[in-house]
Amino acid sequence: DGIAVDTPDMSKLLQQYGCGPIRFTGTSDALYERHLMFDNVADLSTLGPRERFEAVARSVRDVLSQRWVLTEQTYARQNPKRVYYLSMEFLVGRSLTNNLLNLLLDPVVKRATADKGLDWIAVLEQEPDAGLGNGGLGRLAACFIDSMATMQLPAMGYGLRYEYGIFKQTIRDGWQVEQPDNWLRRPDPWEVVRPEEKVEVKLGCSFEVRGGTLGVIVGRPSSLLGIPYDRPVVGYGGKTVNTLRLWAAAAPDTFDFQAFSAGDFVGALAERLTAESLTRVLYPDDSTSMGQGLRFVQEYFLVACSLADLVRRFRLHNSDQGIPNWSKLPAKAAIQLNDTHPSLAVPELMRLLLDEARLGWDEAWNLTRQTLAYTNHTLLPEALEKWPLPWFALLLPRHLEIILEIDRRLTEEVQARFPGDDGRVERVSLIEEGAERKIRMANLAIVGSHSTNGVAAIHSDLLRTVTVKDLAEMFPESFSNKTNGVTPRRWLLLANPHLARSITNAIGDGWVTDLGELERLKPLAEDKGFRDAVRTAKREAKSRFADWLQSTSGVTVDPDTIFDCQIKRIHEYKRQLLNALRVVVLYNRLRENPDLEMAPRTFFFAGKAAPAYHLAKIIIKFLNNLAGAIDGDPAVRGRLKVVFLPEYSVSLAERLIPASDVSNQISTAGYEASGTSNMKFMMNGALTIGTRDGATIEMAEAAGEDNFFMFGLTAEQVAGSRSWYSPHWHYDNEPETRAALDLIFSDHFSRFEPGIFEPLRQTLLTGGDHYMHLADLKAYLEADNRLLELYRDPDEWARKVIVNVASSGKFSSDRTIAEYAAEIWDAKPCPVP
Ligand code: B1N
Repeated sequence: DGIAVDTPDMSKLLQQYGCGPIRFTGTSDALYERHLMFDNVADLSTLGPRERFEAVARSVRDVLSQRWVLTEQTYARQNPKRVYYLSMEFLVGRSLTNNLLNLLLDPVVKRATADKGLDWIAVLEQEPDAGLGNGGLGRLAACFIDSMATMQLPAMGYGLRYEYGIFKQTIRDGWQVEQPDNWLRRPDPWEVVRPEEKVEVKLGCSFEVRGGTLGVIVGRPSSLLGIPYDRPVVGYGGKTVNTLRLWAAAAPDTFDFQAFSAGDFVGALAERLTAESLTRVLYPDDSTSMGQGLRFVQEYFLVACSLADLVRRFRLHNSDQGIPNWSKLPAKAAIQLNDTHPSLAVPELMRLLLDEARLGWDEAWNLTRQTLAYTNHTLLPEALEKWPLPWFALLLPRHLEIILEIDRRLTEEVQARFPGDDGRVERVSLIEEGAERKIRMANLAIVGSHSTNGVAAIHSDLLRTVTVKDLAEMFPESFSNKTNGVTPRRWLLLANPHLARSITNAIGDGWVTDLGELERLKPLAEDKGFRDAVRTAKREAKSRFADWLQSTSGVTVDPDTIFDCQIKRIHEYKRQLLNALRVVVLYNRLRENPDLEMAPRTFFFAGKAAPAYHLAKIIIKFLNNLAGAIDGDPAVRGRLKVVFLPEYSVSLAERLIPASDVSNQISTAGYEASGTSNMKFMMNGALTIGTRDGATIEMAEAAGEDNFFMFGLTAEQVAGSRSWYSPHWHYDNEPETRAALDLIFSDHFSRFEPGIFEPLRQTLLTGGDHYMHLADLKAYLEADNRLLELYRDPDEWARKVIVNVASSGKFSSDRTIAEYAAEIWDAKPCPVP
């Protein structure tokens, strides 16, 4: 149902996908049956949904394979400037339906599976999410590669092939419990391993992993292999198929047997496990840096493998009689660093150009800076990476030498331009002095690249004028803003088929690759038929979600209540506690005044806490206890319900966002760099209640503030009131605030676990409320009242929903990528014939 785009004719598609030596006739290829039989070598009647999923996915991969090969052949022949997106995270989610959709084969396969009597939903459910990321940063990388392929840019993603992605979250007695995500237990049908393209990575010493920490063996240089695993990235329309190349670590075959294992054959083989453990697991921290040695080596491994690979490709296509023309590097490669995690690319590229290409310092430095560009994703001090200098000395001594020389020249330049300003020298330095000297990776990335960008207007401004002010004054032309976006293919066309269908019926399907087209929906806010269609689509998505929730977890929610959502990583700055306080206030109002008129609401929370972030885990426990207490209270039954959905993931977001009426974006102003789920909600017809932070500010500008529910302190007000702000004032002077906190502190939500929420008193009251929850609670409740007021008028609500959807065009990652391509990369499309 709800296919929202017209399918080009089948013979054209057969030609498009049969563009290599193997023709597709469309009649007797029997891809699926062959995979089912020959990949399993088993009695077909014994095969279950997992085998069927693999056979379908392998068939889809067969179909796209020749386009994939032709894409690379085209790039090799045309030798365009290539874009390399380096990221420690790619939060891809599932690929089957997304690939089918982008290949325009969705309707074909649905019909075929129906003919074969396949339970399509059961097959789809077999695919695990590729959870190779924590949250927004990793999902952004996934949206970007989708957009780059759709826009036919010659681009490649480079990342790590973690055996274990973001942990699985279960809830036991209200507490988060982490389980390993063994997503590769079954063979992954998408990846293609390319052992012949392995690269070698050298380290200044040997290392071993003991109990999760890194032990180093000084004076014994070692090496590792990086094995590439390629995944197809299908552009919309199926013309361009780019590559996401993920590196797995392995021990070299020559692995130190002579030097180390005198007689201990078995012990030496066991040592290989250490090498392979490097890419075992994703670090589950979002917006923090735990400073673990293993993470440091992971980051270097990504950088070393990816640069070796792209430099090899550069040499292949840009050499004259075997001599590479290094001066062409910036004209043939743009390397984007997704946060500082891959910022060792600065000294690594310098090392390659100095030691292997044998260039002089100045030339190497200019080429490095012109090739690299850096994106900053957070201003939180705890997220800014600083690696101990002694680690460099042990593992990467040559890189340390290079960093010290960059720093020496930088200091010279600062002294020449700002004589006598020692404070400035100290602040811009790549080295932080102290008991343990550290390398400031953000400074390294800024100095070593020609471009530094933030991810929303307010964030880029704060980055430039506050966080790295001195560096921005030194390199003003480097700094810019690139407001984030999300791919409308996955987040609207795929996730919300009913709304997508209504939109296409109204304005055609051009919006799928040109989201600005949605603007044409604006006049339809006054069209009753369209308002009804949008309302019906929302109701449809809500009951779909309610049915799914019921059948998978037994939890009942009423699709005729308002679905009010906050789904994101659990973090104090995102203020899930502010949302919880709002719920407690509403709960108190209803308990005090049972006749109060208030539209029935279901509050959804979902999100993971970093395993070592204790307060975030207490917040999860509180949300679960809040849900339980409200469920058990007959006074509010049917009027308020709180649901904490475990295991927030890309797949869960795809289900819940289309079903949402209200999107909560309530971070302390100045703390959320951009946010990206805010954009997904907007596109899917939810109204936003939020603070003036991140990209939410630009969303409200696009839709008009009267179509938004904005509240609370601005970033300037937050900064300006820090010195005198006291949460006690709000507790003493706002009766509802006080009653809500007293109810929590009275153990109303922890009757059988007295005192467990004492840490909430500490963070919200006695500890000074760093994130200013109490300062914004009253304004939040007022905005919430306005929202409920609007909800009483379904027509007005639908009008605002339509204006929001119509104004969301700017927040397509296609627009973001067009800006990166034009203003940072100077990259042009390279269409595949
Ligand atoms: O990056 C997203 C933004 O939309 C979010 O506002 C921002 O919070 C997020 C260390 C991070 N910033 N920093 C991280 C992730 C993992 C890690 O180990 C930091 N994530 C963000 C996309 O721009």
